[in-house]
Amino acid sequence: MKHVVVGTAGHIDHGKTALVKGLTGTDTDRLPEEKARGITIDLGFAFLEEPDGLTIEIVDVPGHERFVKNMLAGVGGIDLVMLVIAADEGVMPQTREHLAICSLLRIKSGLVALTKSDLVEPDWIELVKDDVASLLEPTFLAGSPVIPVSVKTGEGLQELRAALARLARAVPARSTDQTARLPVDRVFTVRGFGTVVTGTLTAGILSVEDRVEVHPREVVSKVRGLQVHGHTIERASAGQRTAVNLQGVERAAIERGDVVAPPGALLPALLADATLELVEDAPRPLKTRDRVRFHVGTQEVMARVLLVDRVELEPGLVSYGRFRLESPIVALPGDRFVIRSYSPIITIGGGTLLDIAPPRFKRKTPALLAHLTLLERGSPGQVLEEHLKQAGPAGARAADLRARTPFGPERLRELLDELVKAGAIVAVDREWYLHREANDRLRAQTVSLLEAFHAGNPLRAGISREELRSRAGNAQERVFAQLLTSLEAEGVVRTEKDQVRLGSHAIRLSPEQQRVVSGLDADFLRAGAAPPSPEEALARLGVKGNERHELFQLLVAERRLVRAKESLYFHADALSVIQDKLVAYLHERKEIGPGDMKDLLGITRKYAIPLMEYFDGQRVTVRQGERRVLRGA
Ligand SMILES: Nc1nc2c(ncn2[C@@H]2O[C@H](COP(=O)(O)OP(=O)(O)OP(=O)(O)O)[C@@H](O)[C@H]2O)c(=O)[nH]1
Ligand SMILES: [Mg+2]
Repeated sequence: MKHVVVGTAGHIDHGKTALVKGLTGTDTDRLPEEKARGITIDLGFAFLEEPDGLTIEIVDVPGHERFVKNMLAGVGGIDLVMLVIAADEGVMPQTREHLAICSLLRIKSGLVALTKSDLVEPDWIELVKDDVASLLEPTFLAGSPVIPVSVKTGEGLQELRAALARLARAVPARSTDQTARLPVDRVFTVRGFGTVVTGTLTAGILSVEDRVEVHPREVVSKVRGLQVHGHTIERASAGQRTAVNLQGVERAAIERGDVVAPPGALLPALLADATLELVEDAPRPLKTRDRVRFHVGTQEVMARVLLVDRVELEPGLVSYGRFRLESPIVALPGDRFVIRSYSPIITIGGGTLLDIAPPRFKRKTPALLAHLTLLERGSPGQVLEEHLKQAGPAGARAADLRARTPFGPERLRELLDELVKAGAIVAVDREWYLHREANDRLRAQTVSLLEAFHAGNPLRAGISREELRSRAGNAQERVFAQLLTSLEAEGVVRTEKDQVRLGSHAIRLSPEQQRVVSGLDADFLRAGAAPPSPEEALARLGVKGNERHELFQLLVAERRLVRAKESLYFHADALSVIQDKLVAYLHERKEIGPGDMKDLLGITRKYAIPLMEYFDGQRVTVRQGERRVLRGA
């Protein structure tokens, strides 16, 4: 089963809608105003089914110059164009404009229907054919079939249908392994069902019960039902004109231009980089800061153009542009867009989106030009690598890369795996990637920060992990964690609790320093439950200083000395002896007061109270008034 979408195009009143009706039997002019005025205002839809399973979906567009905006929403998702030219009138302004739009959107092929053939003589037809041939000559339709038809006499209808089917069979199938995307072209409510949106499913597959998001509105919903040509189906695939019944979403919450896709699959963009071409008959050059109407998918937003490598873009030329969008667009790189001038409203150009989350760059620099050229011409792997290079030390989430590239989730995984294998990028984990250069830079910076720290603090075992991370340019948390893990696996660093040091770092004491450290250690051990103050202990060893002295702190860092409160420290071994005595006492007597504590350890209140509080803090005891009992007893 193949679905190919054909769009009509052409000047007002040239017979597009009549021809669609002649081919399919469907009158696509539904609105009362359309009936009254005899013109098409908004998009209409019909289809043809060929016996071999081919379905030709037809989008009928308005020809009136005031409704080109609607025409653009209709042709955004088409595969083929059926350019309609009335034989009696020939080529007219919207014939040219619609053809230019189809060229800008890179529609690949199509044909021309020379309508109202019953109104002219055969040799007139030949003259018009010559005209049309020279119109098509420089375009993608050069050499395409030009078929005279009349809905009055039926002439040419069979031939036209056969030619459409032939072209449709040659259209390559759309990829279903990419992210499902449905740019909304209509929204309405159906009694008993609620909100329904329609559009051409540009890529991927949509199934009943799928969770979806209406981008960029951040409305999350579920597919309650799907229809194609009025038939209820379970699964819609790329290329199908699809009606989606959304669960629990207000009609007013959605507009034409929104995109239905999996939750989080797309990113709204207010800035976009793109290739940019100005059509040859644009009335004047395009300048930086010009305000334009930007059309992508079924969306239209206002935007300002920033030219990248020049002050003005002349008609007929191609360059790069950055667009500042006045409201967010939802699109993927690779999507084509069209721009129309603000006033008068005419089609002036278009291009291909290259990036919907562009990095900061100085404009008009060779580096920016090189970057954009790579995004335009590079292989998928090179494009991904470039995004990660620009992401710098923060790296990028796989989910964000997915919304910034057109590869689809599976192909993206493959490409990332290939780049990891080639050593171009580093996988922080399955969800986060970092460019190799950024990784190496962060690694070198971290190691040299550690070297500098050890040189400045030879008696400190290591630096706190948080401090190191903040000194390393406030490295991204996941990236930094992964870096430390790999540095540790290589034996370059050691981490203990929240301390990080170089594997090669060891505290080396001079004989004099060693004498003080051993002296302090012995003094506190000997003093047991009644230790000296840090000043006293240091003074006894002939050293002036307090607890902040680096040798004293060395014993604290090694947890040989433990602070009970303020500047009262106990030796760790002494504390464990005291704890044993206390626990034994409590097993026997169930509770202990400050007086008992003094007697038990032969100490004064000055030590007894802090010790009791210390064991409360260690969750050995629980306080009950002035007395303590064993925790859990
Ligand atoms: N004699 C004759 N008249 C035709 C033929 N096709 C269309 N017409 C007439 O041309 C007029 C315009 O036809 P439409 O089909 O509405 O034209 P359109 O291109 O859809 O117009 P817009 O959608 O407004 O751009 C109508 O009055 C049709 O009856 C034809 O083959 N022969
Ligand atoms: Mg019409």
